[in-house]
Amino acid sequence: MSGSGRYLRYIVIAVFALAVIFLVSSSSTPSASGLHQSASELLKGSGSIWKGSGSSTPDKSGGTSGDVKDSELPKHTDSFKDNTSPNPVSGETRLPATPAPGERMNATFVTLARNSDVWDISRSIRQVEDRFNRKFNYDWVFLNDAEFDDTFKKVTSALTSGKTHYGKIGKEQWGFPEWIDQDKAKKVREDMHERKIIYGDSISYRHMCRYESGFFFQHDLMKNYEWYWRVEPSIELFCDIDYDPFKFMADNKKKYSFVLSLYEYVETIPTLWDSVKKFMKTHPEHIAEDNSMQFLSDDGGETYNKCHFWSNFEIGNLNWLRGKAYTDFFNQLDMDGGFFYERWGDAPVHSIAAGLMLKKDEIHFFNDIAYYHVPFTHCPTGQQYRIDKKCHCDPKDNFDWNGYSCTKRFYETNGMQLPDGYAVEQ
Ligand SMILES: Nc1nc2c(ncn2[C@@H]2O[C@H](COP(=O)(O)OP(=O)(O)O)[C@@H](O)[C@H]2O)c(=O)[nH]1
Ligand SMILES: [Mg+2]
Repeated sequence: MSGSGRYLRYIVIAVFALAVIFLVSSSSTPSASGLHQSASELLKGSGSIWKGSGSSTPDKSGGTSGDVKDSELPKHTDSFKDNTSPNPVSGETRLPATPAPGERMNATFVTLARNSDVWDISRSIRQVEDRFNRKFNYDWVFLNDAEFDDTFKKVTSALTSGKTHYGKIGKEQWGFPEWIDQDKAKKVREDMHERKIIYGDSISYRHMCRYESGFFFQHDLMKNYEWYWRVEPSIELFCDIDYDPFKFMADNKKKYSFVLSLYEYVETIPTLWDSVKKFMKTHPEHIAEDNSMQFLSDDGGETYNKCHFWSNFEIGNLNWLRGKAYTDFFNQLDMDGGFFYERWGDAPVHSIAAGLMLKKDEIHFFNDIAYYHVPFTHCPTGQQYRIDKKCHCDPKDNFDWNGYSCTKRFYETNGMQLPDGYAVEQ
């Protein structure tokens, strides 16, 4: 027999022996401690099962980070330098990722929160992951005016399927600017307290509204992303989201989106529209020709009708917010001082900016994203849709066709047909 024939025989015998050993070992019953060990090994991320073997986005790095989900995403994390805390558990206890095929956008969830919000934001994250992100594995950026504590980081990073980043907000973006008259601002708060205006006496709420209006998209952790999806504590998602809304926005040239709209409390924004009119005069070049003035005003721009998109949910384009038009707009409002001399909310600020500086068709209403933030629900109109998407909201709670909602006005502004089912569900 030739040398190569002998080698072939050795290889066949070796393969046979290995197969026998494998069959014997896999049929034997593991001891309790053996079971325990393999479970803990899985949790440690050392087992390939946890890292998504068989998934369509295997970990190309070969590392043991457990971050299966970012392997096909743009590598934007490299440039994070400031305020980034490493993932405290290295992805070890995260939800198993079951990624949907297809490309990903350069996008992230973003949440502003306090450490005390940990359990309320956890409920939100769990729903966002269950209904959408466990299939898409987008990152999550958490921002806070204080340092996030270990509990916040551990709990939230365990619940998310994408990478998590935790950032602290600088003092200059969460404090009184030097041109604000502190005494005047204090008197306003006392007066609003007397008049029982919601959050009227709160300093931190004002910093929050100013931060969400003008700064969150400038944070170092946000700079490398193009798209954001804002999530607040204690929200709910009621239907499956089987497609990628970020990609939808990009593919359809949308810049801003909403699910609920309503009228703002006039007491919080008495002079906001004066500021806006001043801006329109000084910066006519920023006003879009085919804008949504009809959504914002009933008299061609003379007065504001208080309609706004509710900004606790937003999917939007960060480059638009970082661009010259929005920057000029925010700076003008900020100089006028209404975040402190009144109580301007980020919702009317974003909405007016989108309504005036974007083209009508750049704003999208996500009828199919079923959502709750106390006290309002958006439950999609159309029974068949709710069945198909496994929705668990009561259509009777839907706010869209209520007299205090501005959503019908959005349809009219855009010449859109009301959704199927409107006639019976309004
Ligand atoms: N870090 C931090 N986050 C805040 C503060 N106040 C509010 N937030 C966050 O800002 C968002 C809006 O606040 P929220 O209390 O939900 O206001 P509401 O929805 O208008 O009633 C939420 O994501 C909060 O977690 C604060 O003082 N510090
Ligand atoms: Mg809220």
